[in-house]
Amino acid sequence: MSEYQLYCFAESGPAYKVAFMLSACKLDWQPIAVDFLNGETRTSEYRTQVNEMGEVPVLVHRGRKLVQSAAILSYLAKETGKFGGRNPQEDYDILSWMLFDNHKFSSNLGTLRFLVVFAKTGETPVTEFLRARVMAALAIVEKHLDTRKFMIGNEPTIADISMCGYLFHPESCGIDFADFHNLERWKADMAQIPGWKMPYDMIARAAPKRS
Ligand SMILES: N[C@@H](CCC(=O)N[C@@H](CS)C(=O)NCC(=O)O)C(=O)O
Repeated sequence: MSEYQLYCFAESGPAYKVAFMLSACKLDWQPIAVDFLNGETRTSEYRTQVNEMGEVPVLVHRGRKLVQSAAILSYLAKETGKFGGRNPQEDYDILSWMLFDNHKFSSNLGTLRFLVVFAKTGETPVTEFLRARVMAALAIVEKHLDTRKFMIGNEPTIADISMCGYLFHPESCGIDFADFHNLERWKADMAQIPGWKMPYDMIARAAPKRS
């Protein structure tokens, strides 16, 4: 058995963040597939035995079940000494951007993507609202990257890895990234990190169920 086990599924942005970090840190890890699309995270078994919050990802390490991608990324940065802040100010900035990411960036993009791509709702007032929120968050990050190579300076940190959650998944939920030149440049830089792979190369997609 690998040193780290990751409860995950391929379509999940938060799971991709953790898989990216594990891979970039060259850690010995294996995926444990969760059947999210068929409701596994809502079962009482999952909530009692894996994660009471009913979410993916969960990272198992030394018998502990670690939850919340930002907390997991911080844990791995401490364990490995990689992709963390170099001083208390950088630690603070990393935490700020990971909270922004979880509240406004990955979360709104992930919910919009779920509705459009998987629930196939079409355009509704909810998707319009989320789309506007995503565009506003993208504009904030675009401006921040005007004067920096990465979110915290010249080196990638877990703040950058966190923000990659849904930016490399190939499905389109109708967001046009063409005007976000800094983001596109930053994404290309993130893809240069050894260990980076596209999401479905990082975590295999489950075979579709036969009905
Ligand atoms: N803030 C959490 C978000 C995790 C999350 O939303 N995971 C989704 C899958 S991508 C999930 O498990 N959702 C279950 C649910 O909302 O019922 C993190 O970053 O780990």
